[in-house]
Parts: sequence; C-alpha cells; structure tokens
Amino acid sequence: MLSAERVRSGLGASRFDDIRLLAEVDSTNRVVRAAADGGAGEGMVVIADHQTAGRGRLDRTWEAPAGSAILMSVLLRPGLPATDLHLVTAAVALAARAACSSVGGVLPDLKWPNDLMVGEAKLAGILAEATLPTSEAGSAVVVGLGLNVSSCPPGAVFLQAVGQGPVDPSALVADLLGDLDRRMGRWDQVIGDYRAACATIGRRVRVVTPGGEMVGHADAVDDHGRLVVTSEDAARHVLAAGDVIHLRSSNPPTDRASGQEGRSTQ
Ligand code: BT5
Repeated sequence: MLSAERVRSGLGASRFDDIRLLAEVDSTNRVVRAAADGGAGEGMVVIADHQTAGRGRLDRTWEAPAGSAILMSVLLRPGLPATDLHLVTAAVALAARAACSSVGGVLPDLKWPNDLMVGEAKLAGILAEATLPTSEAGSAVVVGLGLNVSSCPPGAVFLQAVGQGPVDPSALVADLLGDLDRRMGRWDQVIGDYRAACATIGRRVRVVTPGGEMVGHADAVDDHGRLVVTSEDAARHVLAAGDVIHLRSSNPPTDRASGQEGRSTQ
C-alpha cells in the first residue's frame, strides 16, 4: 500500500516537497496541469490509487486496476526550450528504470520515445505535456508515469511478475523521485544515459508519425532527444514524435553478429 508519508521519509530533501496521494481521480496529469495553470511551483507530485480516465498520448487511454500500479504525475519547470522537452521524458524514464532495478530487481529497456519495456512487453509509459505555449522557454512540464506493479492488461508486463517478488510501492516512488531530482538540469548526462539504455537505437523499426508510416533503421537519438531514422529509400528522418515498433532485422546474419537474434516479436 502506497503511503505519502513513507515516500517523503524515503526521499528526504528534494525539489519534490508537495506529494499528494489520492484514492481516485480522473487523471493525475489533468490534476497537475490544472495546478500548473494556476501557478503551482515545481515539485508538486500527485499519485493516485486509481484513475477513471487515465490518459496515454494522443487520445489513448491508460488502464490499471485500482492499487495495481504507480500512477503519478510531477510538475517540473526545467527551463528548457520546447525543442528539448524530450529530455524531460528521458530523465523520468531513466529514473523509473533505476528504481525498477534497485527496488524491483529488474532493469527495463527504454523504447523511444516514452516506454519502459521488459523484452517486447510494456512495463510503463510516460506522458509529458507542456502547459504553456510551446515557444516559451521555461514553461511548466507535467510528466505522468504509469508503471505496472502487481497487474497489467493482456500483452503488457508488471514488475512483480518479472522481478524479485513483492515490491514496496512507497520505496519505488521515493527512489524514482530521488533519482529524478538528481538528474534535473544535467541534460548532457541525461541524453548520454538515455542513449545507453535505449533499445530502439540500432534496431530495424516501423515508425508511425502524424505524417505517415515508414520502415527503416534507427540510427541514433540526437541531442534534443529526437530519433534519427534512415528509411528504406535511404532518406534520413529526424523525428520528434511517433510510435515505434521494433522489427526483426531483414538481415539475419548481421543480427546474429550483433547478438540481437530473436529479440523482437513484431
Ligand atoms: C503512454 O501512452 O504510454 C503514456 C501513459 C501515461 C500514463 C500515466 S498514468 C499517470 C498519468 N496520468 C495520466 O492520465 N496518464 C499518465 P502511449 O504511448 O500512447 O500508450 C498508450 C497505450 O498503451 C494504450 O493505447 C494501450 O495500448 C497501452 N496500455 C494501456 N494501459 C497499459 C498498461 N497498464 N500497461 C501497458 N500498456 C498499456
């Protein structure tokens, strides 16, 4: 059972000095966005036991039975231009990954742009939303995390199923927030760590963007957190948003050489 008091005592001094635990809410991102619009400062954290309208990107929903997941949104004012907001998603993804490792005994891969994966199954997703006009540097950013702990929808994965048994959610959140607190502002390190943890780089991928769909090779993540893809017609694309599916390589001998044989399923 999550306890705000245990999160606070496990966390100690940090920018996250306003931690609220709600039994039920429509969406923690909605609550924190409203607070940000009302002028709330950096460091507000809202965690819910249950969401009735949990949100993914675009118009998707985030599903989690009551008490089965970390459903959390944080308010950050990272002082970054709109072009660099991926770095905030990357920092939260890295912090969640580290907490899964230290508290849950599992080190997930990161899938660009916003997923934590165990193998090809989704363990957690991140939704970052800038609250002010995107041209304004220093705008507030609300970052929501849904992390499956003791249950998940079909096709996904939850931490206790793949880790070392029961997980203390308060310890997980305290660890995550402490790690995130230390990463904020150290953006060069964030992008370096993100590249090292990102399972998308070097993979053959299908990418779906608002502009269409392509198959290609994910070459890199640039300094702004954008994915650089060479499509099958040899064109280079720098993507700020999109959905990625990891594909089997079309070149099995190369796959064997790089040790990636059989890692992807889609
Ligand atoms: C995400 O979107 O992965 C971002 C999810 C963010 C959820 C958190 S919960 C706290 C905060 N408050 C909110 O209202 N939201 C944030 P996206 O990449 O668009 O993925 C959404 C898709 O993931 C859905 O369409 C489903 O296919 C799948 N999905 C839904 N629930 C899932 C779950 N519990 N585990 C794994 N996959 C899930």
